[in-house]
Amino acid sequence: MVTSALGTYNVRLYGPPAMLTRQGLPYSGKYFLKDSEKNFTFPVGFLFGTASSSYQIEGAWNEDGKGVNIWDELVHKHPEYVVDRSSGDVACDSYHRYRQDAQLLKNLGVHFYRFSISWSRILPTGHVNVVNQAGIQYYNNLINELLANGIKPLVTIYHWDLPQPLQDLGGWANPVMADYFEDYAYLLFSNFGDRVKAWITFNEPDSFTGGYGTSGYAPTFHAPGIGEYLATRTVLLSHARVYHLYQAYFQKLQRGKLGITLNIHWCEPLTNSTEDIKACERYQQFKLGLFAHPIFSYEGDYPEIVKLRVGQKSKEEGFRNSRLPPFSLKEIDYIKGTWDFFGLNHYTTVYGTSGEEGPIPSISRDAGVITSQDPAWYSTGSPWLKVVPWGFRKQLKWIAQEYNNPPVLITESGYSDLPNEGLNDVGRVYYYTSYMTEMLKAIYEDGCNVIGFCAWSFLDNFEWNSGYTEKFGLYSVDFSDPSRPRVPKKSAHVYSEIIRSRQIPMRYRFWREK
Ligand code: GBE
Repeated sequence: MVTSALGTYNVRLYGPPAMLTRQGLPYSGKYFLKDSEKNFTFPVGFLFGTASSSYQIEGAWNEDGKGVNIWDELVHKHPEYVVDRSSGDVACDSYHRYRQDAQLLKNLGVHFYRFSISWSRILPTGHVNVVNQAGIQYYNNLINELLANGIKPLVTIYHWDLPQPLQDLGGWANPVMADYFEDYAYLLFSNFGDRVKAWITFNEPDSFTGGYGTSGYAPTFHAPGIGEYLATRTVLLSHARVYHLYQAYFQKLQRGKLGITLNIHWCEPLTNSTEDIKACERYQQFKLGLFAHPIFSYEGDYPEIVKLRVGQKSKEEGFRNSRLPPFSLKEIDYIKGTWDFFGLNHYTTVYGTSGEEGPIPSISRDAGVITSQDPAWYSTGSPWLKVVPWGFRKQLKWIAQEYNNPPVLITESGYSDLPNEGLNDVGRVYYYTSYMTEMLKAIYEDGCNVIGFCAWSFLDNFEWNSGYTEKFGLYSVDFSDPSRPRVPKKSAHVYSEIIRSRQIPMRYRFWREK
């Protein structure tokens, strides 16, 4: 039995007694393990999982009373937004195949499964006036099936699929959304909180608030430099509302943990000039700090550099006020400290240099950093994703230093198959073993408080604008077969071996880095 920031888990104990791994005092390994083993063994209580999200795997987009969400709307009205003109209408069909999914997760040996709840499946209008019992039933079944197989649910409340009727009111750009998000969360805690002990309010606000600026994500609302900041503000207040709601009404009885998942690439200065070093610091503050500073820092509020730059640029551009609307002192206080753990999605690294590109106005110009990647870095099936293990360690260290070493749960990290990699996905095996090796260095050598690792993704699935052309799964799925057969890739076997042995296997310790 092991208790960590995610709750209490039954995991096999290897290595030193739990008292040596008290939070904030990571086990150095030196007293119990041979030197050669030290950096390749996971600390006691370290948790493993794998992740998915509702729109990307469930399918059943219009079954049993589900309402329409912004991704249904986007793919149906604008098929050209998705490279293969596909949709999540059927996806992995997990709505009908959750029993098999739970069995596969059990085979994998994961301690927890991270999935998200489809708001429209539970509340077809987006509001609590209509509760779809079939939706509640589906998630009850899934949760019960997981628990029966010894797997803890880690639930993301919002992974990008906003009910369309709420988008019609302006979506996250409209502050009223905080009320509706609180109503929705209240329903989830009341229905599932007796069994779900770990919650994530939002997945990657930096990504989905991009849908209010220049990114191709739903709702593809084009207000660069303005829309993202309006959405950001509402998302932060909504997160805080739900944290306080849980503390006030549910914590005493349900005793769960609640956090948020933020995403960030490591940004390595292109040269060692002061300008490039500062540019990379701005990259961190505009992409991670924008969300993390208000919640995790001692002072709260947006980072100083962000407030300063957006304020200055807005003025130069002829706006009367900053495009980043300020928080009141009361709001700063209300948002500050609303976390039990820090969820981190980390995939890759970029080089950063000082400079401005993109539309006027835009977040990109506000940040003033131009990014690139090294052609020598190992490629994947996604243009943005290069395999750079050392960047992961640097990113973890940055977070530990910036936010006073909070418990960090890696809620996503992963690799997309190269063309024709098939079931023998050695690229993914290299990705996971090398990233985890760097993570262990962050834990043992830098003292970072990393509590668990979650592989993205459980299954090949609908990869947003890339449709089914980018495959992140440990299991492959045949999307041309109506029964959507799932087959483990080599990486699934290796991941399973890692979980069971709690070590990086000997044969994967000596990869040569580029
Ligand atoms: C996460 O996002 C998501 O949480 C998950 O749903 C997704 O499936 C997974 O990662 C894999 O992508 O023109 O190629 O440069 C890049 C990861 C867009 C962060 C992709 C936006 C990575 C942020 C567009 N990026 N994403 S381009």
